[in-house]
Amino acid sequence: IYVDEPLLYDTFPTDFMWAAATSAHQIEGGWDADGKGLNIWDVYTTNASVVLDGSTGQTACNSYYFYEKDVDALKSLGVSHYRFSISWARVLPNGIGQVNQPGVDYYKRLIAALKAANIEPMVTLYHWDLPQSLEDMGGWLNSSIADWFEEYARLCYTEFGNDVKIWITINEPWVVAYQGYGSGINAPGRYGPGTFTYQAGHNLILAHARAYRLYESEFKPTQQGKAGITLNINWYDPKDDQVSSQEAAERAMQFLGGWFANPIFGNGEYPAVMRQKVDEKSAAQGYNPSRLPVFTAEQKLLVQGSSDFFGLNYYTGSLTINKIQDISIVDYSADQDIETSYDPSWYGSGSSWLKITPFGMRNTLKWIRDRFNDPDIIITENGFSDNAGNLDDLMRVYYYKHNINNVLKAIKDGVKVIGYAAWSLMDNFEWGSGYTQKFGIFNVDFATADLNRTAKASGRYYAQLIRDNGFTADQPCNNYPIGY
Ligand code: PNW
Repeated sequence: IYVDEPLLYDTFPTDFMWAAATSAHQIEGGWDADGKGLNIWDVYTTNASVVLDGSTGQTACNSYYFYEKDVDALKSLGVSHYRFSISWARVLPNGIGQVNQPGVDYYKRLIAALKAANIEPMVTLYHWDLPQSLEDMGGWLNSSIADWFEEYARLCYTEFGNDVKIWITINEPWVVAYQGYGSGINAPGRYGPGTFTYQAGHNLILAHARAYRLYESEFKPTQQGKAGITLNINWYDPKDDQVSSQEAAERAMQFLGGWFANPIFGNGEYPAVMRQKVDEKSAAQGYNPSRLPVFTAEQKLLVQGSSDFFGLNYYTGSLTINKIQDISIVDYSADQDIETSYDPSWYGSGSSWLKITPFGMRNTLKWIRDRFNDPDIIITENGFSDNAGNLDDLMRVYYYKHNINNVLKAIKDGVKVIGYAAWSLMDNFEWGSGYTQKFGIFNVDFATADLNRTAKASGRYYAQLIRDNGFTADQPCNNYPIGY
């Protein structure tokens, strides 16, 4: 049973980065404006049945035209950084080759507006919106994508690198590999849960590493920034104190986070437990070689150590037990031999997968520190959904209060967390859930073409935390009755 822990009243390190986050396809709109090419989400969502409310990102928050409203919202929060992503097909309509200058100019205007407001850009190169022309050549299943991604990265470093000091190569390769090419619930909707999943994962790691090495060798010496990758890791708690449950929870953490973290931040290989499970099952199922690829010696050198910081997206947790799955199932999920559940005492959200488990934030941070050589960690996403979007969003205040307080506790435990980004700056196109699940700390008035942004109580609470660089007992919402 989850009981609120007392808040720790203390401050964050003085240079701590406070941010809010978005991604291009979820906010920009302008889907065919000024020469932008189509991406896989533009094409995938032409089938209305793949999105809960049949919606698309064609207009979204219209940030392609309304980015100044976003900058105003960021100013009122007092953030030091804004995490946004570049739409690959807006700057390279076919993914490679011809550059679309108006697309480049859009990001230059956005970055200039941020700089004028004293807000530093934290830029993601790939947040799930692959140019459709590249998908037509196999997308993340084609190993040439490392070359394509390097070309795109070079353009971005060249055009924007004088102003961008934090680069995130890829957002959540797990989601791209499993949900895009495995279960197929995200674009491009390919289905190969036990095969494509691992092939895409391998190519994502190699593409990331190529973009990192390019930055390291050709841009970092003059531009002096950092580049890294962002992984989504949720906390798997053992459901009971059986050894098999503890092992199952650790195995689940390794399949989710270790899959990418171990090659990049660890020993340069896939996690031993993943190697063992997938190799064994592959052999029993008649797959030779294993469904899980192997890094060549050369690839290992490229990949190992290819991140200046550990980008973490943390949202939620679950309970885990050991459960041997039927050997006939060829699926990344079944490969883990686990079963998960939620404690009924955990508060829910507007998303079935998202429960409020703030203790998991601290545990996940410590888990990363202990297994992956104590990296600098930037929490690049953390946030809460509801279905209303109302301004008096008391549950979201609760979520941020306890999750951010657990970040502070982890820092006091010695974890090197150097920044935090709230997901999301504003309500937006939540992928397969369309506009039905709202993560914003700003409401967007989707009923009018102005799409005005208005701070929710959570936005005002977050601004107060940033002003105080931490927690005090007299902040509204920290003591009862709730002050807003
Ligand atoms: C993130 N999980 O994805 C994405 O980076 C955002 O674009 C998205 O809007 C946000 O979460 C909210 O969904 C996630 O399985 C994908 O726990 C999967 C999970 C969490 C976050």
